[in-house]
Amino acid sequence: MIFRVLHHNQCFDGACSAALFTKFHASILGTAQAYEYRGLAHSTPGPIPESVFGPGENAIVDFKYSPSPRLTWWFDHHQSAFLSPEDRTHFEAAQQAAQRTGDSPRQFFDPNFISCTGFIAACASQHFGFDLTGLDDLLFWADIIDGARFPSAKMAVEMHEPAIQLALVIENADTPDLIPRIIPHLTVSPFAEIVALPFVQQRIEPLLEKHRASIDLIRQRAVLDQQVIFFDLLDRETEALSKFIPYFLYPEATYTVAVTRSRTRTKISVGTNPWTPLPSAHLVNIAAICERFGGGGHARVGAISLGASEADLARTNARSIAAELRAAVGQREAMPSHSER
Ligand SMILES: [Mn+2]
Repeated sequence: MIFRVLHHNQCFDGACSAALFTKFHASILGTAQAYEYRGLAHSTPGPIPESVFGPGENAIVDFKYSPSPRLTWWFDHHQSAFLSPEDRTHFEAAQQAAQRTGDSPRQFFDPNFISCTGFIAACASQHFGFDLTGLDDLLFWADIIDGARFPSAKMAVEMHEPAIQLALVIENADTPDLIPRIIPHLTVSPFAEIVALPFVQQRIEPLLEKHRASIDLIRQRAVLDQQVIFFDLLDRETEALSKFIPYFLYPEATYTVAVTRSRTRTKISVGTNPWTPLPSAHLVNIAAICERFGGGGHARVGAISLGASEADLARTNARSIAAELRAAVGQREAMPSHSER
């Protein structure tokens, strides 16, 4: 039987999850002759089509639930794992059925885990006695990268660490065979050896070169005023920029407002410095601001998407948001606890 592992595509945690699941399944179950890998992308909305499942057994890791009878194993930690209440009910019914018969569950969900790799490790050792020896580095970096828990902006932006370079290659994979080629190495070799493999190594330098060009561009454009970084790149199309670059350039900043465009849309990105020493009670709720301008997000980061032809509106709104954040910074600094310093 060829076992198909479906994983979150172009995602470091998705690839590490697929690798860890394979090691677990091969050592504890041992029922597959071989494993094959397919990436799943969020850009395809709605239920996972039946056509992606293989004729043998199937697992989904680090990606949304599917009620398909072809799915046996499932692990996810995304808040948005269930497309509908019916999907959640379907999942819970299977859990209860396993409990009644005393079988070990094969489908697992917990949004409290930082990485899906860490979640698979916990479930595999707890329910199946799987031995995690030798997996420390894989688990450590899956949490750092998927949880964006880098100890510093410098580490996140300079990308000297092999695991960060490998994540860059995986996030920018442009052929369907690349990630399946990397996965089997992840539980076997240290990251430094994986990035030295010629088929990986040849992709790193061009990506780092683009990344360095983004740093230079943001360095030229970004302006820091009252702890708010603002930059406007509407004069060109930009690909995904590392959201940590502004804080690498201006570690003392609290917020960033950026306005960028791709071929199909204009985007305002609003963020909070992940390394700010300020307590969260002193920080502005970014989601609330973005919602007022037709966007959304989380307490610390958010975005507003506009049409490709709405550059002027995007620029005006981005400037209003930056002004609002500066006013909030000014107000906070005027509070007695700050002026007494
Ligand atoms: Mn993940």
